[in-house]
Amino acid sequence: MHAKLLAIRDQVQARNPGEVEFHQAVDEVFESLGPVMERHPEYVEAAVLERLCEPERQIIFRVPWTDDSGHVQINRGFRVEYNSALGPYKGGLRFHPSVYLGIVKFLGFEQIFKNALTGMPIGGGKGGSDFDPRGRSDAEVMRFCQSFMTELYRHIGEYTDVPAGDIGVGGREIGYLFGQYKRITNRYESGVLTGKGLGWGGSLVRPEATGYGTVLFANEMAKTRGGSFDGKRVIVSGSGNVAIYAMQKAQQLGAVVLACSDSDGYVVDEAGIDIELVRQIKEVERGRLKEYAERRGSAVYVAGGSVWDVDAEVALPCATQNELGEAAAVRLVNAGVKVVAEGANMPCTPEAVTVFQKAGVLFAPGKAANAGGVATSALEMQQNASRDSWTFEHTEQRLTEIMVGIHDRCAETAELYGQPGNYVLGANVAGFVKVAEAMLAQGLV
Ligand code: NDP
Ligand code: 2IT
Repeated sequence: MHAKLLAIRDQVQARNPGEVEFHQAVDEVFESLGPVMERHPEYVEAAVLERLCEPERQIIFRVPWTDDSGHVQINRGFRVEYNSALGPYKGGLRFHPSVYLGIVKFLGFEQIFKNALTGMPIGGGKGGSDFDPRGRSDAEVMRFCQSFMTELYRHIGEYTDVPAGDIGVGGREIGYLFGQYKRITNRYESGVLTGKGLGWGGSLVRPEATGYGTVLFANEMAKTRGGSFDGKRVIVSGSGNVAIYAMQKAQQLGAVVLACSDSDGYVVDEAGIDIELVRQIKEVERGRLKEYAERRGSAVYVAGGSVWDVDAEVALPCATQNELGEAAAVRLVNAGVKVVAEGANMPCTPEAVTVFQKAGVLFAPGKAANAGGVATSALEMQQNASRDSWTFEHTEQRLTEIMVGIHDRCAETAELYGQPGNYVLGANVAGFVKVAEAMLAQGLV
């Protein structure tokens, strides 16, 4: 790492002790920025990186609520408003027991560059809670969301900060959050949250956007070597929002999707994953993937195993951070994997990424490959601002153009910096330069 960057990195680690995922995300970006610091001494002069690493605002709050048996429960809520150089803070909310400040900061930091890459006017932010929705009734989830919003509402707004979904936060949660925001503020402010229901300000294609976008990005990478998804064996981790629609788009492009997973295990279905069945079990019934194999004869369930043990040409990690390590990467390379695109945020460890890059695998980092979700959130904001709603075809066309644009920007930047095909470098540098230029223009704030 460049000496100047190393010094800033050390300072970040010292000031944010124990936040290992945040340190990892900062390291990953800094590894790419050496040549940028050489070319742009004005960024060093203006302390752009030191400022970028320090969130503009970090909010931590108590979320008290009552469970169905009348017991008081206390969770912790977070919103990190990271960087507003390009637009209002924008990024999802994650409800998962593993959430703490370091996770929210890693996600918010990534979001700055991802949002910049989309070319849309959105800054970076992230939030969430250590609340575990698993096994909770609708009424409990509603009471939790209402309590969460009773504090959050004062910090957000369509020109200030626009949350959306992430792990554990989907259409149901956004509905309860929006309802409480509207009640407290007495404003029907559609643009304050994205991922809303279709009948009340949501956008077509937003549910599909992250998964679709990931596959569209991977397809663009494959095309640079004359490849495609047609007839390819694909494996996907997770079986949530991103995974489901990544599988659907891969199938639309002619691929055979063999396997997907949840945090308990994975299923292999040689007949190709029946996506409607996964959606029914996971999204509608809120059940476990184990039930998929119980209902489908062609499928086998492997409890506790790793989905990366299945052979495939394309691997799409769509579950969570650090879910694909060095050993799994080596195994995938030996099994002939050609394309890896991160649908999740930071799912591959740095060691795994190195294995893929050394083996010449086409590798797309999440901040580029999964940007279709937030980009379509920005399209939802556009529709809300103009009180309009677009067709599925038009919105998907916009998403496709955005993903092709991100791909090309990353590829061109990698080439400009003498590392053709290095999408990690391309994404980090292109995203960073866009934010850095805006920060320089806006002075020391
Ligand atoms: P969901 O909550 O819909 O699904 C998450 C999936 O990942 C579930 O199958 C879940 O399994 C699995 N999972 C979650 N945590 C773990 C864990 N610790 N270990 C193993 N498996 C786990 O979330 P999304 O699909 O929305 O998000 C998935 C990833 O994509 C996240 O990294 C998120 O940040 C990222 N992302 C999401 C976007 C969006 O628009 N939703 C946009 C861009 C990125 P189980 O059911 O067992 O918990
Ligand atoms: O990680 C992400 O980009 C998201 N969870 C989506 C954020 C958004 O504002 O749509």
